[in-house]
Amino acid sequence: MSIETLSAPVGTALDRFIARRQEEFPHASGELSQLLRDIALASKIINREINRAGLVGIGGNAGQENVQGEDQQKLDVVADIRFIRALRYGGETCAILSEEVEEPILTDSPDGKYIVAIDPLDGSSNIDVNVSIGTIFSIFRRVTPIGQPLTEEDFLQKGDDQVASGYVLYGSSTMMVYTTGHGVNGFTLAPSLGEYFLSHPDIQMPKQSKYYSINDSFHDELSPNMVNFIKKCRADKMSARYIGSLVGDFHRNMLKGGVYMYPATSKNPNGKLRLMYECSALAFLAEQAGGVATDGEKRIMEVEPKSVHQRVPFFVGSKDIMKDFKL
Ligand code: AHM
Ligand code: MG
Repeated sequence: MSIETLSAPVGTALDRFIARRQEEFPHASGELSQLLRDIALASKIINREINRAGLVGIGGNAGQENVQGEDQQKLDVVADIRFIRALRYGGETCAILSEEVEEPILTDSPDGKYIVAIDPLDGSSNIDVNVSIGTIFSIFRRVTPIGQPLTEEDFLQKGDDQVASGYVLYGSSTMMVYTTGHGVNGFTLAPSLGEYFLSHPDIQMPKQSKYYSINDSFHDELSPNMVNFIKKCRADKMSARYIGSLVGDFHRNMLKGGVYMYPATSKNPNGKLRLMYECSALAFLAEQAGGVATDGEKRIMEVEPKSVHQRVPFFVGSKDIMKDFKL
């Protein structure tokens, strides 16, 4: 059992859990704890917006494209604003890298210790059709000493440099799942109380994989190795499941065992998913839960980012099935 769960039984409120964790590290200053609380609070606000989206007509397209050239949905914009607001004035974060914004955002706390990379609302094509969506975040310590201006070195950090990562899944219930490198814990939001409670302590990916997840329309352009891998998944009687909402697909596979694949395609020659605020965060969680995440050549956690919005092929799953994966 991980350190994170030693002192916290199921049902522990997230705030208390974070506080207890901090007590176990006598030199911790409390800033990371506060940052995690800020993220949790922003996610509750977004959860509220998502729940009433259908009612007040804020689902749908905002009529502009984000920096990736994709349609920006209104809720993406709302989520982006909420997270930036929560992090900007918190004091712990000196810069934010957001999927929705081209350049790093410098906050009002130039002396903040942390840099947060975030996809405020992932799976946005699912918003209008009432399917699960999510928020993904990575937290890095700044590299440049406090007092000096931030540089590329601060922004372009690899997965192994993360101090924490996690996601919020807005699904049939809303969950926040995170790691600080001592196991993975999941918290479920009790909507009537407005509080997250520990529901999934010390998550471990099951050894036996139940599901394989890939956009089937890529089949004709897959490498022979990947075609064989998928044949093996089928022969092993694994079920195909693909929501097209990364957090939902990842969460299901992490709890039930499985593999998620987003390869390079003719449309997206470097893959579609973003290294810094999608893949690294989930790779950290997967590894902490006993799984494997690779770009086909190396661990995702080792890939050195060359730009904030860099894309990578992404293959993540349970250890046993990933042994057979070859690009
Ligand atoms: P987004 O960041 O624009 O929401 O796109 C990311 C999403 C992931 O959630 C999902 O796994 C993937 O795109 C699905 O892509 P595709 O429709 O090409 O299969
Ligand atoms: Mg995304």
